[in-house]
Amino acid sequence: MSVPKSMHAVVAQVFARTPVTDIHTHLFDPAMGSLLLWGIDELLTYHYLVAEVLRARSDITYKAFWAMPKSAQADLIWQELFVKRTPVSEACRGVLTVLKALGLNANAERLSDIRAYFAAQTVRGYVEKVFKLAGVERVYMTNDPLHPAERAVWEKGFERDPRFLAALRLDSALKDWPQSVGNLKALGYAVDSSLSGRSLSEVRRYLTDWSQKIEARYMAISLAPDFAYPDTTSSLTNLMVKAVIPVARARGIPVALMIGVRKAVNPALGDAGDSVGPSDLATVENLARDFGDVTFLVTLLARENMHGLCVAARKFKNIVPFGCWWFLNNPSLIREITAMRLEMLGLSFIPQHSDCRILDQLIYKWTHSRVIIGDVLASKYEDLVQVGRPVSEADIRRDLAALFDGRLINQRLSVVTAY
Ligand code: RAT
Ligand code: ZN
Repeated sequence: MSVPKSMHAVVAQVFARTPVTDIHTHLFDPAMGSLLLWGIDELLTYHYLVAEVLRARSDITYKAFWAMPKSAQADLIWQELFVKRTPVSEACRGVLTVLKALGLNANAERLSDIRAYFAAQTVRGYVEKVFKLAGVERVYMTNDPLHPAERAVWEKGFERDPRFLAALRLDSALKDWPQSVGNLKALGYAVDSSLSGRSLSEVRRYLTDWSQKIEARYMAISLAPDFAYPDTTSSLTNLMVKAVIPVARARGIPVALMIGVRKAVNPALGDAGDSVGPSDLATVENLARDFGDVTFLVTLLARENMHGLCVAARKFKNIVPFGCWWFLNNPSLIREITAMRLEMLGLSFIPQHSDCRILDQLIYKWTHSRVIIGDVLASKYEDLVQVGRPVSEADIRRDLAALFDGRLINQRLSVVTAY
């Protein structure tokens, strides 16, 4: 007699076959050339691991580390974090998950065989392999027209891979206003530092032109914990309210707010030098209330903001919490955050994004997340079965599709304007 499968096993099986839409990555369409990072040296020099190696080898100065060629940095990280020490951190384990999925030796003393494997791949073939192993159907890029190399590719034009969707990233254009004024002017937008005259309409023109050009499915910005709305004294708040939100509304696309990052607390660490701080959920609620016809995709960096975000989303249907961002993308925290969201929001949120900077990471970020999120969901189903609500395989399939096919990005809001 066959033993009935446990709920956990059924969910894992269905989840493994559920294609995922990854709504925030730093990956690029393979046609964009060297912007798309992949391979062992990139994997090992991921900024999460840079921070770890410089803790393990505190005798190496930041400057000396950055002066090393990338392959030497990768060798150092491999030796220090994987050979001389047991690679228990989540970022280390991720590299091992990738190597295992590719059938490579994760216990190698040196990287030569692993490098040889990658040298034999073509980028197109490797994209196919990674998407398949990760169970990912499509990814959203992070697109910045003020990045010269990226802009050049868009301006030249290329045949789009429909699996790589665009998201217009606003940080470099708007965040440290007026720092970007020169760059926007150089592109033909008549903006000035004090946001007077035509400035705001010119920023709107920039956002509209580039959203159109890249077919942006949403606009995104990362924000410091102290970003506030309303705040008539802040250029950034002004830009969000008078430029970003009107363009989002006109184009019918969401705005992604990624709040809670304190940039460059240790500038010597480069991308690894950012930190975290708690933010005030009132800002998100105020925006959602005053701009009820715009969807706000919201991810917050501070663990202590996770509960407040669920509450805010219960108050406003145009707030869509997404992902366990960056320092929260660790098994223990994903477990806690996912359970809380299911308990407070049902299925109306986007549980995870990968934030991959390197193509290969899709394999580990999604393998790891599937295990935890599947587990949490299965426990919730078990609780339902306990109270007499059976949960079928078809239910599970439908629920996982709702959580992971990215549909909430395109949700239509029917707005009540009068309270
Ligand atoms: O997680 C990361 O790699 C961070 O450096 C950032 O990319 C962050 O996710 C962001 O999009 O600002
Ligand atoms: Zn990111």
